[in-house]
Amino acid sequence: VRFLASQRIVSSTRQTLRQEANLEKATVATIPRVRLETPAQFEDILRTGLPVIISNANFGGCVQKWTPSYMIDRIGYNTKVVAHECKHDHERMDFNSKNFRYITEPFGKVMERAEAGERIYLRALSRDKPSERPANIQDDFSALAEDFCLPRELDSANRCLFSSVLRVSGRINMWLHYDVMANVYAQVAGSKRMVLFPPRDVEHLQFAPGASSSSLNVFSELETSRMAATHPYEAVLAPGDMLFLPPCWPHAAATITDWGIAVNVFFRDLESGYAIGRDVYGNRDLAAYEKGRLEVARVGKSFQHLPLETRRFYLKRLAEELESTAEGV
Ligand code: AKG
Repeated sequence: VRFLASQRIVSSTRQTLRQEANLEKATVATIPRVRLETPAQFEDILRTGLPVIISNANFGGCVQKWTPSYMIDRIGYNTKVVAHECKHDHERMDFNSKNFRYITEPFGKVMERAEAGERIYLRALSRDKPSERPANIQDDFSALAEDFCLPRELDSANRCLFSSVLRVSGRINMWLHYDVMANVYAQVAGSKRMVLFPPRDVEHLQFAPGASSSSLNVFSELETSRMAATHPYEAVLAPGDMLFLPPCWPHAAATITDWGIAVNVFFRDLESGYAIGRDVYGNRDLAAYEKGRLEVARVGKSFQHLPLETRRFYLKRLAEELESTAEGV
């Protein structure tokens, strides 16, 4: 009887602990705002590798000038662009299930639809060779380019410029993904909420092997205990804000206002070898990762003839050994 009673106590304690655990949610840190006065300060930001909002960034006259009618006037109503259009009124695009389609429409129409808060998103591509070249606002939208420039404090990064991307969004959220290149996101009009995770959280964010996009809806999941193990950071961007996004920080974006305009600028890494071959979006994984995945498949195959438990045992041991090499052990 005493044994049964103690078992009941153990199981009710476990239940209480579970209930308490269910109340836990991840604590969301606010990304700090900094004022940038010198190039050396930006070098420090790069070295520190943490996200910050540069709140006094001077990125040209775009913040004052870029109204929808001005942009349509400069780019031309009928200039064709390719945009994402979400199916079935979903509020979030999901790259993996492809709940959106790509549409080719006049820029003026995309802008009007975005302004009306439709589920539409333009991520500009190179006008010249969209599947080969990264976007560059100077070449692709030269009539707007004079209104956008990187603050002079970012000169050293500017020398490693990879792409500059015009973005127009309606009332639509961007899926969780990571970029392999460091970038700055300049909010020109409207407001956005961005949630970022440090690279060490990747194991909790449901990225399929080899994929840089995840289907996890972080905005709803963060309200639950299911993401309690993560370390999210949040930024609420207003016009004139410039967010620094370090490389390999998974992030998702949600619109606060019905529509918004941004330009984001990607920088090539200064030293390390990046992707093998073509990389239009600046988020192709490192060559070493792509090669490593082939090695993983080869090693996995060499254990195939063994019983399941033995396979698990040794592959787990190898996985631990591999992970320990990250710390230089
Ligand atoms: C990015 O620049 O990588 C983004 O995630 C953009 C998100 C957005 O514009 O909503």
